Amino acid sequence: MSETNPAAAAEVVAPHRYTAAMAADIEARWQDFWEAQGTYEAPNPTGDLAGDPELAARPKKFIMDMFPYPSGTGLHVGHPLGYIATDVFARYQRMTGHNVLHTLGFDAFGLPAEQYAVQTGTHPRVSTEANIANMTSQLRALGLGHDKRRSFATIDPEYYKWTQWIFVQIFNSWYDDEADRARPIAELIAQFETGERAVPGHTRAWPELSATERADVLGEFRLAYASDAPVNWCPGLGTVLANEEVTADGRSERGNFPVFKAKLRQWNMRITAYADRLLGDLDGLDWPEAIKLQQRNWIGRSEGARVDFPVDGENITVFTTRPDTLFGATYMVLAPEHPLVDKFTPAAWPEGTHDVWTGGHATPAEAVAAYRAQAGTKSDIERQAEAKDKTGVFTGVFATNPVNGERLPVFIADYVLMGYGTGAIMAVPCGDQRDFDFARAFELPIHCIVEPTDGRGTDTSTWENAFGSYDAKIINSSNGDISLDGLPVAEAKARITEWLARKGIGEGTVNFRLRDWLFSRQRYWGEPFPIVYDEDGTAHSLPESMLPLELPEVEDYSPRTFDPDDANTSPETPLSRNEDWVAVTLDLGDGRGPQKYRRETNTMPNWAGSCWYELRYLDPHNDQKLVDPAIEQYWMGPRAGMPHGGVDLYVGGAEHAVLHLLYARFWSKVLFDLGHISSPEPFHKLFNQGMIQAYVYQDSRGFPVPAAEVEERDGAYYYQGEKVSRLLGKMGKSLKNAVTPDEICDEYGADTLRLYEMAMGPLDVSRPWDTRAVVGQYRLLQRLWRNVVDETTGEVTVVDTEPGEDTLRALHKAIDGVRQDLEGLRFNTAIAKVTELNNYLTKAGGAVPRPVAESLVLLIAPLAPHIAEELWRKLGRTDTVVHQDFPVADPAYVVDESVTCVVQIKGKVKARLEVPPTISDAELEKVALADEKVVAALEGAGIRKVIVRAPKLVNIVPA
Ligand code: ANZ
Repeated sequence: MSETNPAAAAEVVAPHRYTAAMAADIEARWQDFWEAQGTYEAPNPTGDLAGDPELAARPKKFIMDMFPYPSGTGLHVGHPLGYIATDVFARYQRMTGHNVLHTLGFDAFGLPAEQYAVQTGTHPRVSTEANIANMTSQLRALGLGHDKRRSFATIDPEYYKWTQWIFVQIFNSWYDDEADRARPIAELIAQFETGERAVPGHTRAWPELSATERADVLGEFRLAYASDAPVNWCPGLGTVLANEEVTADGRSERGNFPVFKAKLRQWNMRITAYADRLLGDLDGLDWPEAIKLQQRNWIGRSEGARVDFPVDGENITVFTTRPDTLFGATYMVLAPEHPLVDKFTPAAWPEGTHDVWTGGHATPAEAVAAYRAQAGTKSDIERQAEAKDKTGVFTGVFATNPVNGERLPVFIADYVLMGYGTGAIMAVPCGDQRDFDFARAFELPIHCIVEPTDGRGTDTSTWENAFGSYDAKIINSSNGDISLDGLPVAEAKARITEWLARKGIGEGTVNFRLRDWLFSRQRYWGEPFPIVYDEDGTAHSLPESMLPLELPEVEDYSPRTFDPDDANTSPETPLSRNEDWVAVTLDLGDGRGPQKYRRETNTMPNWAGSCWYELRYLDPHNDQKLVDPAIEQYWMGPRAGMPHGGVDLYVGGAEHAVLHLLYARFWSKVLFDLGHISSPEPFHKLFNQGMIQAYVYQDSRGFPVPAAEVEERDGAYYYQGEKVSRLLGKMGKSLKNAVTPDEICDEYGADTLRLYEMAMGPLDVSRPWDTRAVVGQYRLLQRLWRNVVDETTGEVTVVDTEPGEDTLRALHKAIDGVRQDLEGLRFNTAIAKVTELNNYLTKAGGAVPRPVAESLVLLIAPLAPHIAEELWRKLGRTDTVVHQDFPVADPAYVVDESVTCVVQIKGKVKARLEVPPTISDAELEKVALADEKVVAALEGAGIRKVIVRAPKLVNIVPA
């Protein structure tokens, strides 16, 4: 160790100084003690709370972190930021009379372990469990107060038994729109049986339908259902890819293989049934507005109308948010995949076909086929890009505008998406920029139906872009029956929607951007579906007695690959290669007796395990239920200020704004509807912590060099003598700038690390790591130690005297401030206040009065629990500091002894100053003239006269 290491130097100086070695000893000892004592174990209510006065007196607090994926590289100092914050908060809540549930599990299914398995042959469970063990010991060293009895990993069969069980519940339920909630599918079947509900798509009664027909009908209702969804199929990799994994030219990001749109049978979750409730319930949640907004946008509610446009005895139904622009429609567009396209497409181009509409093809069929092939390679994101050069072809048919009988040519174009609205639009080039661009490219008319308010006039041939404004008035929009002319948009929308409905041409409707959730993955390392198929191909769920359905052992974890150019192949999942496991004879207990089945061989996506883990923390060892209802009600149930119930505080990264948080909300609502839980929302309060960033040092070629070996000289940075550049980035192994908590704990102790991470800045702000600054918090702990313990003798130095007035004032102000800060998750300012008090005591000199020392120890206990526990013992206390009452401020000592002084210039108030009531005229004049606002207001003018009436008034007369 070098001379500059304060810890090493200190050890020589005084035998009882707080050093890294002492911290290591203290920390290990108390961690063992806490574990042995079960200090952090939160009791569950047993039966009625009224019969448990001890628990009834302590309100509950459920504090949670987004649980980690146990990666092979372990933790760097950026990872525990949120865990330390929730720990400090949880400790504070324990000390203010709460029954606190705080634990941490592992989100342990996922791709990295599977890829590692493919490369090395190590079973993903083996590597994952090793990673969990490593992370657990790293986290333990930080002194996190977790209830260890409640921890689990999502890969534990006792856990995923219930993930599978929930899937079965979702599969066996449907959404009753009238009741606006999910109900068991058995109740729907009963309605079909009694004839209370007509069987959709059939004229025969329910008992007359075959088993397959019934299964198909129910599939249209189930909240988990299999469907043929178009997906990105990459034969060269043997797997289906997410949109994000496909490049702009339709190839795989990894390996550069062709990607085809293929229809594959996939499981979906009918999350769209919950769109309205997922939107509405956001209002009752205490979440950052930015996250709520992202969820609202993702759900994407649009109010508009559906309108039918007749074509050759068929109807094209469009979704529009602007039915008031119907008179401005000049053509129509279908998504290339729209099923009606096949029905139209005449043999030859009809009268009135423009040359530019045909794309140079001899027949509509040829044009459509060619265009579809081209559109198939683009992702939805590219198709939505606001590119000016719109493409498309004419289908060869004309539709009729129902408001004015105009003939509208029908095109297919990729800017209309099949997955949104009805997959068809009426194009209004005067009001919509995409339609405007398309109309210009294809020489289509542009009717002016709004009065431009920007002076461009109504001659659209002179326009350079569409005109869109909700404030403009509608023009040129009337037939003999209805007129929108002169109306503002909102009124015109209402009037035309009512007219369309009356005429039976359309109706007002709400459309959502939200899509159902694609739930299958062609992977090994995930939860197997609790689903088997009978010989007719009908899916059946496994009864609870057959859960968990454990993952079978397989020889090979990798997907099978095919000829990269052969689109007519389909994925072979790792589970499907295990015929013994796939083909089974089972008695599902449904009265059909033993039958032959084949198991589903996809696995669930790695979102599944995190959709409900908060519930399992409550009752982790229950093998009868996913959670006992009374226990769930106690920890999660709705109460005053929390209308939908949920976790009291959930801390994690803002990157989970949508998917995880939306999926978890959805599962909660289904379980709530089915009566399994009392809380329709999982997380009442959400907080997003910032990121810990780190400097990245790069050599002249742009490669990162090891940050720890970079030297600074005169503001420049050098690595092995070569100058390197510095920028701020992420922390991680690949950027060679990772700092591990283990290193910092060795050098200073966990309490210092905890304080440093919390002191770096407000919790929600990103901040750069600076190893050299950590020592500041180490010194604080050393000064704290010195205020209680003699460094030479190790004896406690506090005295049993009454503190003086000034000391009481400093103490109670600190208590008051720290309380407010901890309550508001402002840990950095809480530390500043503790530091201030500690410095005050150091400066005051002499022995610290016992009550002050005790309060100081309690104030820092949530932040630096090990040293606090040690000092607490040294002060002669025998009970753990963890369950002490947090100090309460005496208001008499908190009121600030200052008065507000008004500073005027020429009789006008320019500033207000907080000054001591005893300030002298001369002192007050000095303070006033130095004040920033006063200096600014004087603008350099000289001063003629200053009138001072201390402590309340200063009047300045400029020269
Ligand atoms: C006529 C119109 C006139 C429209 C106008 C807009 C402006 P939001 O608000 O996002 O819901 N649209 C409908 N379905 C579409 C699809 N599958 N692919 C691409 N575009 C589609 O957008 C709804 C509007 O987007 C609809 O209203 C429709 O264009 C278009 F001055 O109809 B509008």
